Amino acid sequence: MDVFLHSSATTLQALPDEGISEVAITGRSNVGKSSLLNRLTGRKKLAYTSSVPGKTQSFHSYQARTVHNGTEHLVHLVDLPGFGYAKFSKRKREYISLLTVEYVMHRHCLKGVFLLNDIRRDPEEDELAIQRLGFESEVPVIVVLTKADKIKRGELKKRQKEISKLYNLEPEDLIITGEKVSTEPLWRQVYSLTSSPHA
Ligand SMILES: Nc1nc2c(ncn2[C@@H]2O[C@H](COP(=O)(O)OP(=O)(O)OP(=O)(O)O)[C@@H](O)[C@H]2O)c(=O)[nH]1
Ligand SMILES: [Mg+2]
Repeated sequence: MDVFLHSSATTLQALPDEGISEVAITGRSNVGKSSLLNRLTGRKKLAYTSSVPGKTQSFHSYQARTVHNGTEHLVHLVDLPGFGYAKFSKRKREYISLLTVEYVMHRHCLKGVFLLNDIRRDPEEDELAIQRLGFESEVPVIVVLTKADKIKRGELKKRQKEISKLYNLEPEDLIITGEKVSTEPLWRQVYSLTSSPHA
């Protein structure tokens, strides 16, 4: 896979032209968005990660070129700033939320959103609001459970079921990820989202 940081934007106007389909990665601060991006692209240090929340503060678009079913496939994977970080000022938090909402509502080349949810935590109002926003904006929102390596293997299915109920989804709608977990199901989603007739 060929991948590089295409652009960074702190306003919606600064986002790249809408020519290439996008899949965005959103979720609470520290949930593992940048780490997932690295795992998806097989590059350890492409997106900056940090044990301190609030690391990613702009929209980073990574252009990935892959070969899928024998044809070249281009997609922008967009790492979004995390929401809900208490140490950010109220103003900053509101700005990040507003940007995310506007982006999901108005970005035509946005084909889907991965909404990351720590497998150890139940979704809160922020997560459910993004799910609703996607529904209202007709942008598919796929819930991705992160840090699966942090709980016992035997608990995975139980958490998947519990969390799916809170999103009003079926357990198998939720994708599980974590260290040493294959990203194949995520890539399958990326291809299905960006190869649809509407893409
Ligand atoms: N055990 C485990 N730790 C993870 C996983 N994904 C991320 N982490 C850790 O969680 C912390 C936050 O990861 P990031 O990828 O920076 O999180 P982020 O969602 O991009 O955070 P912001 O940019 O602050 O919104 C880092 O210490 C990561 O190493 C995972 O799957 N398993
Ligand atoms: Mg980040």
